Amino acid sequence: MQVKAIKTAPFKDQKPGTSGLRKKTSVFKTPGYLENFIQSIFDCMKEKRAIVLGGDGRYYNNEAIQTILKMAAANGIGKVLVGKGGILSTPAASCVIRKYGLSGGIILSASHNPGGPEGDFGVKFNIQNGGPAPEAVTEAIFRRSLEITEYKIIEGCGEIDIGKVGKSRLHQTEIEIFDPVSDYAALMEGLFDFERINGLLRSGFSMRFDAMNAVTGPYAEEIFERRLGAPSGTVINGTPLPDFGGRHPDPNLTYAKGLVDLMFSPGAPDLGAASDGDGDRNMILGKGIFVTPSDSLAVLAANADTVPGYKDGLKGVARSMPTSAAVDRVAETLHIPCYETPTGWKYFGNLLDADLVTLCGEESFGTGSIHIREKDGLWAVLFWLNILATRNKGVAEVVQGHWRRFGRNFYQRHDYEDLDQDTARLLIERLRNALPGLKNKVFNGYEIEAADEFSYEDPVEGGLITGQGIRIMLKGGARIVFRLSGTGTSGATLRIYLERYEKVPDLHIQEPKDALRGLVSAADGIARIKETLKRDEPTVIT
Ligand code: VG1
Ligand code: CO
Repeated sequence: MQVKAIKTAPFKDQKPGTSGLRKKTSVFKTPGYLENFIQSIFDCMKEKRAIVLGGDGRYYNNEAIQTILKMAAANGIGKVLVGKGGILSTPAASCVIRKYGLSGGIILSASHNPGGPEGDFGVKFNIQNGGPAPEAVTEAIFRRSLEITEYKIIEGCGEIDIGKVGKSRLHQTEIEIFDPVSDYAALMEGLFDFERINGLLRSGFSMRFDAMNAVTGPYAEEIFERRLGAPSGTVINGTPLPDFGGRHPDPNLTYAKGLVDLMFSPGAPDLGAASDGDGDRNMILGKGIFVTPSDSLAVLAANADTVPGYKDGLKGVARSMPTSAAVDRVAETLHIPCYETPTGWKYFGNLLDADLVTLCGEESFGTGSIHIREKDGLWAVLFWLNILATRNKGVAEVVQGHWRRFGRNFYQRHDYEDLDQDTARLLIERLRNALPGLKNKVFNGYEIEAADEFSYEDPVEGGLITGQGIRIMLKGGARIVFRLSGTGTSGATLRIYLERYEKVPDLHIQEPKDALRGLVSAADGIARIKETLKRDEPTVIT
């Protein structure tokens, strides 16, 4: 067994996006590609005491873990904790980094992107606080990847067994294979009223959790079925599969259609939920109702007093810019600050570290809190269960009551996927150029009150982050946002976020598509979407 320095040449495209580096699996399998990126991470780590390593179980997970372990040992990392079987959800990784004071973590996942040889693979690097590496760190890693000339790896050591809990050594590095579920489950038990939720689940309340054959299966089975006593079969698609059973592990109305159909059928359970590839997203449904992630965040904030972990109140809340303003109204009522950040969880880290906010969330099915530094799918489901158990109400009743109290923010996101990159960029560029002249213009009856390109100054670190989406604010409180996705691996994805506030309770019962129809036409008028993209409909509406 010896440390070898292997000569390599930079790949020019290792710039991390909204959340880590995501590429086609075939790209990651190119000799040197994974190695270069991992070496760039190690080169940028100031402290190399101990890291956690694992992934969402997708195709290439275990091969990548073998490579990374050999590289970690060659790079003098003191200790590597590896989730048994290579399994580790993103929130569990964050939990473990914080609990054991590690130097960071590497999570192998392309989150909600499909997996398999034809699918996507990804690498995320988290820092000491348990959160995604902030912009300054990902930039440094990218710069390093452009000048790399060699990577270090142990050769001649054979396969490392990651299938059994236990400790071993590789060169000077301690390797500990640990149960990826127990620390996370213990954290959840400390936050929520498990006794009360157990009572609810034994009182005839029924739920269905779709793990989408991704990472949360083992976590959900342990927490819902074993610790909370839900009947077996509550968790469906609970086995992590390398190709997610051929599905898109994205919990939304399109890709979790089976669950959605069940929740809108006559025999629907009381609660339906799902999470994504790496377990940080959540979708919440009640009998005949889909809760938008923006509304979900607002409901959690308004009912946080029912949950033991948050009973002392919230310091503040934060949402990403395209997320609806539903939570802003709750913050106003609670007299707490509400921060608006760019898209991506990395921007919440400083606010949480500085204790400025307790809850945060994104419209893209992400909700989380100060308990870790990632969004957390199962945490959100437990939060809902805790609310339902305490309030003794159904999902629809809670949501409709919320609208009556705060008004309703009708909300939709329209995604146009797999676009030609130049065409998508051109559309945004044209909007940017049109910004100065948009004020007071009227599109389909909507008058533009203000329009800009969102930028953000981190209140803790300072530093301006620019180019974070085109915002069109309309008279009467409606809003349209245009931005390009930073997580795709082929072509471009245009996201259009539509929102309209409605105070009048009698009008809350409309379908979002009806309530937003006029706004959709206005968006098309402003950006000439159909004409430019030559598409009649979005690929996905959530
Ligand atoms: C998307 C979402 C964003 C989320 C990111 C990572 O990014 O819009 O809100 O933080 O995915 O989530 P983009 O740039 O494609 O819009 V995950 O669960 O994929 O780590
Ligand atoms: Co995810």
